Amino acid sequence: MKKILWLTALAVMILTTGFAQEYTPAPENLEARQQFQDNKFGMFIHWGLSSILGDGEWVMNNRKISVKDYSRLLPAFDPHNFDAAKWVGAAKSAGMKYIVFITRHHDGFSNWDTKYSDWKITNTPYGKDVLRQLADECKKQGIQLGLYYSTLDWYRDDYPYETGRTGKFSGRTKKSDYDHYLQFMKNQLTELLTNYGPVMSIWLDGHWDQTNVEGSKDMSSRLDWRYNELYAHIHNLQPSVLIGNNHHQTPFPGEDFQMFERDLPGQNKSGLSFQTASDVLPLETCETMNGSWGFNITDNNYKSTKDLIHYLVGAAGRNANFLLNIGPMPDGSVQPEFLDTLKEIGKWTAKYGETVYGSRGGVVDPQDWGVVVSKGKNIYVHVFNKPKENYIFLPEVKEKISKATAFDNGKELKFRQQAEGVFVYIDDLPGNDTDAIIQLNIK
Ligand code: FHN
Repeated sequence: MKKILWLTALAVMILTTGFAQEYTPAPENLEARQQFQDNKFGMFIHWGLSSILGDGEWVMNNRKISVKDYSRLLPAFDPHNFDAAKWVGAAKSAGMKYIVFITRHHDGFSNWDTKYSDWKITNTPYGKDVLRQLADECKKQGIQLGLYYSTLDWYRDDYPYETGRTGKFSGRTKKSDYDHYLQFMKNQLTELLTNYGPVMSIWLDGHWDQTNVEGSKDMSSRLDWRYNELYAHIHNLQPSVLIGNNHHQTPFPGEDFQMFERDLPGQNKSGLSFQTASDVLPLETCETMNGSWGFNITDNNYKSTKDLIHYLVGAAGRNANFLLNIGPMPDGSVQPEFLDTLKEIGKWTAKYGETVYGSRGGVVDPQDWGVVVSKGKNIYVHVFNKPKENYIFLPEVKEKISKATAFDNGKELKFRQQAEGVFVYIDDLPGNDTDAIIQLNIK
């Protein structure tokens, strides 16, 4: 009898809280992780009605705009030039295998026809559900779809803004109510995960709003987000969906990949990446094409094609995917500077992509001259900067190498393998301004 009571209590607890201590990823989730790692390259799309102001997606917070004043943007948002085929096509021709679209950023605006808020794209003069169009187009073009979802909200007053670091000028006075807000997030996530087909990833962002600044000794959260419940809710709806949370910390239980922002795993140029890279979960790093996520009309600080290719390959060498961001304009089109660079990257991926897609990093630590990845019976050595010496040295290669060739012209290169590693002689390696690739065959 006691046992039955105990089991009933446990079942009630699991049903009511969605709380299951241990997270065991479903087989389809583990499979999706492999596919995700094979994909290597994706497009991040930061966009919403904040783009009207041309000052990035943080404009509401940075310019201290209250909810009341910010709401004036709703009747002004009319992205009449939005064309899902063009966005998805730009990603595809760059060699990207997925997109991650902002469904709702910190300003709380929903880019789909949600039942749970009036602060949404279908209440603008444009009136159409952009997520629906993107999801359909992704399916058509064979691109996977990931959804960014902000857990932080500068607009709603049920979000616990009182303890948040940001959103202080919104003019909210009503007491927050996390139970209510959590239910709202669950409702919206139910829509996202039932009405738009298979979703590759749910990309959460905002946890850091409730902690001290990154790098502080105490990084505990002032809010109990009840992630167990939220994550279980997501996984129940689509077990294969990969949950990532941009909390800038070591992954929490229930997460399926770890992300980095503006840093390759192991770096911390951004001041956000104090966390160490997981050696269990897939990794992803995101970066902007200029310096901004959302459309910024004066940001002409564009990264070069070469730098972005190095970022992609550098990420692969560290076993991570690269999520490259665009911030489309308020009319729904993508600025030519981004499109031109994406086209150039596409030329590179068409020729050299096979040395990156499906590969795994971490074979050899990143070196001054470049990085190394492995793929089946091949190792690809990516030389960004030719060293002064006439060889490159790959420390600690365990596999027996049978042949070394220059990827550009198939010419055989001399090599010597010994206990400490492999020396590949590069006298005959043709120069390549971006990345001279050497293919090593494993016996
Ligand atoms: O605040 C956001 C920011 O706007 C952007 O979405 C980036 C993308 O990684 N994440 C947050 C900051 O960590």
